[in-house]
Amino acid sequence: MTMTQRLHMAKGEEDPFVLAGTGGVTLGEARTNHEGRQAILLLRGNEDASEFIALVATMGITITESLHQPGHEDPRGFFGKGRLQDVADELSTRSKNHPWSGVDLVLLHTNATPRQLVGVSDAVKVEVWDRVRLLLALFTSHAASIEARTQVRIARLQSDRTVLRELANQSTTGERAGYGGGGITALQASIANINRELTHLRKRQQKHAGAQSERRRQRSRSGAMTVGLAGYTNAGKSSLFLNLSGKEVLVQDKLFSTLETTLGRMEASPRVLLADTIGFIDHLPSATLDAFRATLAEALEADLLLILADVSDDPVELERKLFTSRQEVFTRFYGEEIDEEFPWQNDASSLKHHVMMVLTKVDQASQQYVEEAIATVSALGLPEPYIVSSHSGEGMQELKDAILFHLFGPQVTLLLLPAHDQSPRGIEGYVSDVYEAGLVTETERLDDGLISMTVWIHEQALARLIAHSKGRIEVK
Ligand SMILES: Nc1nc2c(ncn2[C@@H]2O[C@H](COP(=O)(O)OP(=O)(O)OP(=O)(O)O)[C@@H](O)[C@H]2O)c(=O)[nH]1
Ligand SMILES: [Mg+2]
Repeated sequence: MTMTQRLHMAKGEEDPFVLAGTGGVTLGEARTNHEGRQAILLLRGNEDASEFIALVATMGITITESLHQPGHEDPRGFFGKGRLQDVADELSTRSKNHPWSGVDLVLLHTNATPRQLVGVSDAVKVEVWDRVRLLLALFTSHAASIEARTQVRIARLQSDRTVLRELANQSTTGERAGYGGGGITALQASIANINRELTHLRKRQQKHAGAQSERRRQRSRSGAMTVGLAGYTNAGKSSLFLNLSGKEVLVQDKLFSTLETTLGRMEASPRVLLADTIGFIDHLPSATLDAFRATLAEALEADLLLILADVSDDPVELERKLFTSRQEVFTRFYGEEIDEEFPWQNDASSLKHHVMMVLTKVDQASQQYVEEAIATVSALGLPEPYIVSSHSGEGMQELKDAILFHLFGPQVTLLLLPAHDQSPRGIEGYVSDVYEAGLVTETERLDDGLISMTVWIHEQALARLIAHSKGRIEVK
């Protein structure tokens, strides 16, 4: 049973743990499937709501009506008092035939303050979500692994706690009448419960992150290189991952289909690992995104990071999403906001070294969009992009080569010498050593029993290979 159900059932009862007065603000473990629900959307000013509407659609929720009020948000009720009351009256008096008859959700197109959430839900008496709650609900319904569920739960509890604190505050100051001392005690008890659960979940998460980072260290000691995929949600990360690794991951035309990190090996390059992970989105409060830090670390702390953007997006959208991606990557690498001037433009040892830019879905983009995107990438100080399609395969070979070049430097051609008296081991043994140490792209048998092999290989692995070859392998 969800907390909301408990709330609704327990209304009017004398249960000290009932969060009386939370109205329709969902708290705690909410339902995971919102498919088929109907909502009304409240909008202020001239803000573009298309991304918000796409998020709602991703969840299978229908927006029955969008209500727009010009001007700035009201700090108490988001809408002005009179207009909010009109909405509330309409909701409470609606008949069976009313277009809103199926509505059980009010959406606010904003990252609302706890005060606004409480204010609106007190008035409308149905569930209220702002942008953050919408995202949390979406994350909850897409969270498949324990790791993802833990992350999402932490983010939800943090968010719930702000609402409870607001209610406690309103009760203490007398702004909220009717629940007396019992109300405030119950609220405080609930806050204490949340704190306890948060402590427990954070410990679990830290343990997981510790194990994860230990695995990363082990992988890198064993000579494996990791390539991380980052980018705005729906940029095509999982599709590129699938194309490069052949490993099945969830690919959906949905926002945030991926919430946790999947590792896979790059096809034909067992030493190159790929990390697919959660996407970025604008205006996600940093406390919420922090819950996903461990997941992101897997991709961001890679030897090479690919930043993806969908080149078939409208150029203005593309720029916004790239800006956000750049900001997120930078903040997470350096722990600070970026200026227009990138350190990586001056400092070869810093970020630019590890970042490649990839424009995806070129199969469905016009030439004009591609050109505009290239200009935007350059204006944002990002490295020159590779332009690919995971579907048609266009540009993929160039991208693969570029990834390997980034990781290993230029390809090396090796000459393997046939067996002789001092060194009788068969040449095939050395061929397999080369396969072990690097990624072979070409093998040619020469006339005099020599074998020439072209290979991507890490400097250290090459040095080891030569040192152990008893003079039978040479760099051409
Ligand atoms: N036409 C075309 N569509 C693509 C391409 N790559 C991805 N898509 C589509 O774009 C949508 C999103 O792709 P995903 O790979 O799931 O994107 P993602 O970045 O992993 O998204 P999230 O995990 O939700 O953040 C899916 O419908 C894909 O089929 C491409 O190269 N061409
Ligand atoms: Mg994905």
